[in-house]
Amino acid sequence: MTQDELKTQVGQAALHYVEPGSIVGVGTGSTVNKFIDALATIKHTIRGAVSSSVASTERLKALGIPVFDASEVDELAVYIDGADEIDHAGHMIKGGGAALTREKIVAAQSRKFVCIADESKLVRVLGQFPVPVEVIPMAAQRIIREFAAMGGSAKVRMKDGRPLVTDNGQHILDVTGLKISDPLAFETRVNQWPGIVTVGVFALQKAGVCLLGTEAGVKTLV
Ligand code: ABF
Repeated sequence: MTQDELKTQVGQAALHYVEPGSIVGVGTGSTVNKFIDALATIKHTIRGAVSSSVASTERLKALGIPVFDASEVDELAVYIDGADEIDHAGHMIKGGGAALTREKIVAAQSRKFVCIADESKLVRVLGQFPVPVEVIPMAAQRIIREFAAMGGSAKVRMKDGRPLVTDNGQHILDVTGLKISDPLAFETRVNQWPGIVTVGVFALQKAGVCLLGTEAGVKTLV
């Protein structure tokens, strides 16, 4: 099976967690795009979606699924999103698509986080994938030095020769060289540095369920 087929498989399997009549939290990325396509086939059974990015909002609307602003909705039953890495306890690295802040907001608003991923994303210890961190630009150099003191190497993410600007008008650092054996402690510590908007380690908002696409079919973890 190709990686694309594994993503299609988990995208479809996630429909099982969508409650009829509800507003669904929808994340970002190529795996979530498969979920959005699957969601369109049952769109008459849901009220709509809250989305974590401009890109997902556009895809949902193009398929005729109403999109609500996060501030219009109190609580979501479920948030379905991908990950760049996930460990066996449901801690994740997210933000490869630069949408981590909105992803964390919608995840915090949801009772259950269902992570959908192909098996290449499952790791024993987080940190192989560079940790994305959204920062206020004026704090970037100081935060780079903080990560260096932890043994990490942080670089400003670039696009077309300039720092990438997020949906929130901020910059992204990608941090390599970290081995995150205690994701909750790491997230809590980095969250406190001035100028951090969001750190792409999701331990406080970890996955309650992980649907993992494998050659042997969809495995349910956590
Ligand atoms: C989002 O999309 C991100 O948090 C993560 O960076 C990425 C995963 O993308 P894909 O499904 O394309 O691998 O969920």
